[in-house]
Amino acid sequence: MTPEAASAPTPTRELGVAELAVIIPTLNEYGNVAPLVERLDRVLADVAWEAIFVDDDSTDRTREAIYAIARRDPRVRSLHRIGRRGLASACIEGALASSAPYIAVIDADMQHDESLLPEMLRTLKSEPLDIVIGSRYVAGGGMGELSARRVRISGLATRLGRRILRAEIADPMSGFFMVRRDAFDRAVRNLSAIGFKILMDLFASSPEPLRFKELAYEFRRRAYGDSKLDSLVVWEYVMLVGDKLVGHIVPVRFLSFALVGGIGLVVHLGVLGTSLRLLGFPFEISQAAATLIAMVCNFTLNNVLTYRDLRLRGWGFLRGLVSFFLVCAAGAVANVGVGTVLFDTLALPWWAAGIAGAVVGAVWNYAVSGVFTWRKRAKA
Ligand SMILES: Nc1nc2c(ncn2[C@@H]2O[C@H](COP(=O)(O)OP(=O)(O)O)[C@@H](O)[C@H]2O)c(=O)[nH]1
Ligand SMILES: [Mg+2]
Repeated sequence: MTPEAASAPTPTRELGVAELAVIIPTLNEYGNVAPLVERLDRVLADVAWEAIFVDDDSTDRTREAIYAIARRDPRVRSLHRIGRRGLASACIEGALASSAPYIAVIDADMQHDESLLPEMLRTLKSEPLDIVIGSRYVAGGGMGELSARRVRISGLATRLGRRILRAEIADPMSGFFMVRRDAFDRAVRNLSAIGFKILMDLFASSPEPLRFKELAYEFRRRAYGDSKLDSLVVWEYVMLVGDKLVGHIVPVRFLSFALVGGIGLVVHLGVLGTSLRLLGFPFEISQAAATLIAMVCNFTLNNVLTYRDLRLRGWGFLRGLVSFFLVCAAGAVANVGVGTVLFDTLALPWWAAGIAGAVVGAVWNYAVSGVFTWRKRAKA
């Protein structure tokens, strides 16, 4: 036993030391905060627990609801993130804000069955396991009243997830689980922290296979408010899978940026052809219009897909658009400059010089727009 472990006090409620941290990501969950804490208090009566709400700058009164409880109950804490989005990163940062040896992740909306938490903890403490998963797909579990479309998408993602993880997890898409801190700590530096699927990320990021067990529960109806999921969750899942597969070679954001660039090229040629052939405008005007439209298109797509977590809105969108224009203009100069040097001076074939220039331009655009256009803001 290490000296630290020997001198560490056993978690006791008298000292207010938590054995179990319950991490609750929130985004506009005002009405769910108090009822959830009440339920935790009831089902975890025999456990030294703490709850950490990780709120991504909700615009309803979610934080007021959290503070109202936290000011009289030291077991409840709030972690307020500004200018950030993402369920997975919220859960990770919540876990990092605690030192409890057991970490549970549960949604705020009561869709996960909190009465399973004591059994999860007992199981994790008494069996040689790293993680216990609340599962909708083992006997006794269920999808509740989730719409047929959501059930279909979830089923597809689940099958893909199992294949990627090469682990026979019935419900790798579950957002309800409890993990030992040591297992979490071993994986934390490799986590992608993209999108919604934190459990899958943990499995894929752990240096050794996680020893797991699934406990059944029935997915319930959301208590208050609306789902934050939209169709882009599928895209985020693709980004997570991409990051796990090739993220160690090239950043998945860059791949998304390059993909958007490819779409921009198609748009450019479409506008150029239409303007030139169908509308009969001269080349310079057609090319200028195509460049402008393709840039707006690229900016908008990158804003929604590549930088979804830092998405610009309102005036921020317009400011971002202008800065993206300037960045891309400089990128075009670099592109032409490098291409010309390679073609003229080094006598590379035209297509090789062209590709090299385009790659330099794309890397420039990606790197510089990441700093100036979609920079992490201190203000939302
Ligand atoms: N902090 C944070 N929480 C989020 C974010 N998106 C969703 N959540 C929370 O994550 C939980 C699950 O989200 P929900 O919309 O219910 O997903 P669904 O159950 O799959 O429809 C809820 O507690 C949400 O408030 C986010 O970007 N940041
Ligand atoms: Mg939900």
